Amino acid sequence: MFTLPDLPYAYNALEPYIDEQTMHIHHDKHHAAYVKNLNDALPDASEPVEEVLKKINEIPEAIRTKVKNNAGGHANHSLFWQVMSPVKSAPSGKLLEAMNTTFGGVEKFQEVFSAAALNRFGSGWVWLVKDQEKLAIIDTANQDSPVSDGKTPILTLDVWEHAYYLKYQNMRADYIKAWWNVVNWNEVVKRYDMMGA
Ligand code: MN3
Repeated sequence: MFTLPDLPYAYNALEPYIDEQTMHIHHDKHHAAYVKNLNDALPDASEPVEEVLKKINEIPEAIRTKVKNNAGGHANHSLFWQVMSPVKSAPSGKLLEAMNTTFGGVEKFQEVFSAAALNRFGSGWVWLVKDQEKLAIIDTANQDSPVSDGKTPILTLDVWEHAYYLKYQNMRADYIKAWWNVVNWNEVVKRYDMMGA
């Protein structure tokens, strides 16, 4: 049984960057639907959703697409809520060192990540992942999860239109730019350190 996690802050906490109505619809309708559909597909599951995603190719073919889309939708949104916060923070410690080495600094990292988010065609996600001990920026289509490819996500941005259309309409670039104001770097640092890097 998979359950919808509560937001770790109030629905209006990310205003003015992400509006309260979007957060309600996004969490209470979209994320809730992924959880419901995942439970419909795997009513007896007892493992964490990440374990399902790691073994997605072992899921019976008849339900694999439904499980992939909805397990991804559940896991991706669960991470997304965690890596945002109304409290300002900045990259630090070993993560900051790795970002400097890999991307040439935080600003350069943000440029590359933002470009990936802008250029992701259609619905999908942009990620900062740990892949083979290295940091990498990747993007995925639909609700596909990097976990299914053996990568560990530590930051993600939802660029489905449902994530921003009410406030930003077709202006995805404005949404991306605003989103940097609510990134919970303390959580990203924590996730990076948990990987033993
Ligand atoms: Mn979404």
